[in-house]
Amino acid sequence: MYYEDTIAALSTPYGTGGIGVIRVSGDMSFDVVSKLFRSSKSMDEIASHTVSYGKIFDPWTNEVIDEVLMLKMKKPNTFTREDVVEIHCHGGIVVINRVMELIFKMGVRPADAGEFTKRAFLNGRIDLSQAEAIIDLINSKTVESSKAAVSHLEGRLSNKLKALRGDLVELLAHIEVTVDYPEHDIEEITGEKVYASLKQIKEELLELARTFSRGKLLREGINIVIAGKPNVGKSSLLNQLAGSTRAIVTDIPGTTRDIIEEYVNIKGIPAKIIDTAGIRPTQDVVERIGVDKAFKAIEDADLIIMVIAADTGIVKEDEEVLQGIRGKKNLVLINKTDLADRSRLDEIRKQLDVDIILEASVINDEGIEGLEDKISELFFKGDISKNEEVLLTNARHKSLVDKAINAIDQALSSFDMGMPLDMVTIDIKNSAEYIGQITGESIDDAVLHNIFSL
Ligand SMILES: Nc1nc2c(ncn2[C@@H]2O[C@H](COP(=O)(O)OP(=O)(O)OP(=O)(O)O)[C@@H](O)[C@H]2O)c(=O)[nH]1
Ligand SMILES: [Mg+2]
Repeated sequence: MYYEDTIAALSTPYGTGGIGVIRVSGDMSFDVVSKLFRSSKSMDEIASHTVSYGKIFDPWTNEVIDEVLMLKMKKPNTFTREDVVEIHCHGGIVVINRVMELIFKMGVRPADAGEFTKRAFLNGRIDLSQAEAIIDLINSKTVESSKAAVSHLEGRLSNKLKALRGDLVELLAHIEVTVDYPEHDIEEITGEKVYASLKQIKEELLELARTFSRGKLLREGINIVIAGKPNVGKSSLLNQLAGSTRAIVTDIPGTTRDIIEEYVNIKGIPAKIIDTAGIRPTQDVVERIGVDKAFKAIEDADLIIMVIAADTGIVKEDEEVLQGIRGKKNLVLINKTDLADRSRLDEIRKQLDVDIILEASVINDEGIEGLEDKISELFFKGDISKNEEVLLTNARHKSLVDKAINAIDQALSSFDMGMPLDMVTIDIKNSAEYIGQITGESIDDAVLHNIFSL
């Protein structure tokens, strides 16, 4: 039996859908989950291959995190032939992330891409052709989801990294020649060349590292908050973007009382759209709480879409919202253009002191496309799936890129201190090694890796 540590991963696509399935596999699975999962029966009492309802809580704080369904499966009749637990979470990405963090905190390791399938293969559960078929299936599913854009970009990322690593390896070769044939002239020329090349590679790595914050947005989704005074069409906009009647829409001001969240895909970018209660002064206790929540949501937003209505124009309540979104990434959407003529719209535009003003008639599905274009343009240049830019989206990758940069810095300072050329090779090797860990080139059984990395 092939033995490994316990691993866990989210096995449903990231950023889409309300339910996420976290899969844990390995000897520690039952033990770890039993410490986080509370239900009418204890983990020991729960029969294998049955589903149990319960709650996930943080054992450090005792706080309940989510209501879940837990599926316990004892080996060997499981996908990996190890003890497996599946946790079906209901609370969206933030909650799923918290549950995963707890699992990792207890010593479970994040699974590499394709690792569950790899274990199934190594434990003789499936043969290689089946393993490859599963990976193909997973790949084809991913293509349809918003993750397509991400994996597309990741393909380019590995090309970029392979090229940079190739440059480092080439430098090492140059140095080796110089060291093996220590002829003074050559050393000096090579030394300068190595120094210049290292600086160049470092620049490119730094540029890559800088893309991480945007890459993270792409992976985790943008938080977009729709805010504005009551009855301007905020909930209508959420429904239109989501393509469903997620939120209640009526002509009564103050319809939405609570935060409503929906995950949507905007031009390939996963986004969490948050509809909020209409902002106005109110004596109603429930509505007041809703308004407070709206302001809180504005604080946490990556982007605020402030909706105003063309028929009423800008009134006192709008001023308050405009005040609240100041200094944050925002755009103003003038809705209900069907109720106003051009000169009225231009008049409203003149009164607004914001960078981006768009127009829409949400009820007629006009202006939505333009809004989506603007959003994707704000976060990325153009359509993300056509974007040529290489983005770093993964925290592990980011930390390895940082390490590679540090190693190059070491090499450069050795140069500055006048160290001989062969003294810097270790740092260059380290840098190449870190980059190789991202692409998998540093992993010995390259064949297996090729098959199992998705
Ligand atoms: N004429 C017109 N009416 C619209 C448009 N968009 C929304 N409405 C109407 O405006 C009214 C209010 O829409 P909602 O989406 O509920 O507005 P809201 O901003 O969410 O309102 P609160 O939840 O009360 O803050 C409804 O009757 C909608 O049908 C539009 O483009 N044109
Ligand atoms: Mg509403």
